[in-house]
Amino acid sequence: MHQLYEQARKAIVEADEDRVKAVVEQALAENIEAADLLKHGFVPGISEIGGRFENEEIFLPELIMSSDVMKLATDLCTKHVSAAQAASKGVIVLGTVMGDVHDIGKSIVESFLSASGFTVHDLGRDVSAEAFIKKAIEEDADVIATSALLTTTIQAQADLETMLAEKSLKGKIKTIVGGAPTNQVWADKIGADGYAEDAPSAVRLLNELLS
Ligand code: B1M
Repeated sequence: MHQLYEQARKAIVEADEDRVKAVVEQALAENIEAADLLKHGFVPGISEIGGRFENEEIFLPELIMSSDVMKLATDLCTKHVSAAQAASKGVIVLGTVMGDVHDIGKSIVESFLSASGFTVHDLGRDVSAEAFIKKAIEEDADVIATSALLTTTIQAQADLETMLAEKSLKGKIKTIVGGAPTNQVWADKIGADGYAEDAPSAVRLLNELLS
C-alpha cells in the first residue's frame, strides 16, 4: 500500500486541511490516480472517524470537522477523475433523499457519472420525492439516482417508487439506489431498477441499464 494512502487517512482523522492539499498535490506529481487516493486513503479515514463516533470515542463536532475536510479532499480528487466521452450517455437526476444531509458519497458518484459521459442534474441533499420527479420530468431524465445514508431515511427511496407508480411513471423513468444502508435486497424489495455499492459500480450499472 502506497505511503501516501496512509497520510491521506491520517489527514482526515486529524481534520488537517493543509495535509489534504499536500497529499493530493504529491499524489498528482507521482501520477497516482485521484480515484485510488480517495478509495484507499481518504475514504478509510472518514470510515475510521465514523467508527470512533459510533463507539462514542469522539463527539459530533469532531465528526463535523473531519467531514468538512473530507469534503475538501473529495472536491480536490474528483476534479482529476479523468473526463471520458463528450457525448451524453443518458440524463440522470441525482440527490440525497429527504431528511438526509450526507452528501460526500453522492458527490463522488456525481463526479464519476459526469466524467463517464452522463448528463447529471445534482439536486444536492435533503431532496423530496416530488422534487426528484419534477426535475426528472423537466429534464426528460432516463434515471433518478438516490443516495441514503441513514437507516431512518432509506424509506424515502421506497416512497419515491410508490410516487412514480401513482404517476404511471414507473418503468418510464428508471431508478437506482445507493448509500451504506442500502443493498440489492433492498433495491429488489422496493422495486428499484438497480443498486450500486460505490461510484464505479454506479457507472457500470447505468451503462447496463441505458445500453
Ligand atoms: Co453521519 N452518520 N450523521 N454525518 N456519518 C453515519 C452515516 C453513521 C453510520 C455514523 C455512525 O453512527 N457510525 C450514522 C448512521 C447510523 C444509521 O443510520 N444506522 C450517522 C448518524 C447517526 C448521523 C446523525 C444522525 C448524527 C447526529 O446528529 N446525532 C446526523 C444525521 C443528519 C441527517 O442527515 N439528518 C449525521 C450527520 C453527519 C455529518 C453532517 C456530521 C457528516 C455528513 C457531512 C456530509 O455528508 N456533508 C456525517 C458523516 C461524515 C458520517 C460518516 C462518518 C461518513 C459518511 C461518508 O461521507 N462516508 C458516516 C459513518 C460511515 O460511513 N462510516 C456517518 C464516505 C463516503 C465516501 O461513503 O457516503 O457511504 P458513502 O458513499 C459511498 C457508497 O455508499 C456509495 O458510493 C459512495 C462512494 O464509494 N454511494 C452510492 C453513496 N450514495 C450512492 C448513490 C448511488 C450509488 C452509490 O447511486 C444513486
